[in-house]
Amino acid sequence: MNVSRTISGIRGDLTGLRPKHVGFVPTMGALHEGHISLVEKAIELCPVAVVSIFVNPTQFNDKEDLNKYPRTEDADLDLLRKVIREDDAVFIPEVEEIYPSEDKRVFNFGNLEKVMEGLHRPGHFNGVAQVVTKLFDIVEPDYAFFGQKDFQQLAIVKELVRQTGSKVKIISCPIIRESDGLAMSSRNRLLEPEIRKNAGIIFRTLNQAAELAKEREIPEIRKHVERSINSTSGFSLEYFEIVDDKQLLPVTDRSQFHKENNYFCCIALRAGKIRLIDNMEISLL
Ligand code: PAJ
Repeated sequence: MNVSRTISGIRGDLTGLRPKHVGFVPTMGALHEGHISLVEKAIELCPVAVVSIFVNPTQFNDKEDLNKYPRTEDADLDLLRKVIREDDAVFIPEVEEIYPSEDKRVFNFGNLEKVMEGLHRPGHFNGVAQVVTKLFDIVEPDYAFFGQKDFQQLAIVKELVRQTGSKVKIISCPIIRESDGLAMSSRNRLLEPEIRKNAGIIFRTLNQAAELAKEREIPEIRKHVERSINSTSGFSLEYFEIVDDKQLLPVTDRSQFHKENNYFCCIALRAGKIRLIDNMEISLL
């Protein structure tokens, strides 16, 4: 396993391996089975896999969130060692390596960034776009793997690739969950034990919402979700939306459902002091 901390290091590692296809999994570390599922997919599809571990400061709109973001490099490398092959590489740059000077680029994702996470975390997706374009320039992958856990990020990254004319193919990977349905997340390890015990409510509520969406009106579904989350001690709902997966337009009335689109229930909430997001597809049939 090659571990590089510099751009020239990772470029050097990869030069000797091309033209083999390179699959890239960008992460912020504190790795869990969700991340590993992406790495396994990259290994399955590509002769060379690169995993980056970089807590990107420009995508944190909340300084405290950035400061307390878990950093577990040794454990991350132990997990990766179990799955990755000799030619695969891990890239762990310092902030100065990626941002030798301030990145002033401003991206425009139109409606995609005006809803949900874009609305509630101003600047977040601009930061994601800054780091993803930089990492793509460094790694020059043929494929890049992203989780459906970050539903809106996936739509933004696909749009970014379209706008920049990048040749990278984006592969979306399903959400990996704990046994009580809680979507795996690096932030889960920050949950207080009492909160963690009740966190299965998120998956149960999403299941109920996706089921209700087959016949009930949107305000009724929203009310159910609000009641379910807010009545759980320590939990409070930030937003709940039903959106399509292309334009992310919030559905406000059932008549807006179209058979040819895919719709998702998306949720953001506070679980104690920790902010979590999750989503679930609705099968309208
Ligand atoms: P991070 O939160 O570390 O997630 C890295 C990748 O793992 C993302 O594509 C995310 O969607 C995926 N992932 C996280 N939890 C998952 C789960 N339970 N099941 C499946 N996939 C999961 O997302 C980021 O980092 C950053 O924004 C990044 C893209 C690296 C840019 O800084």
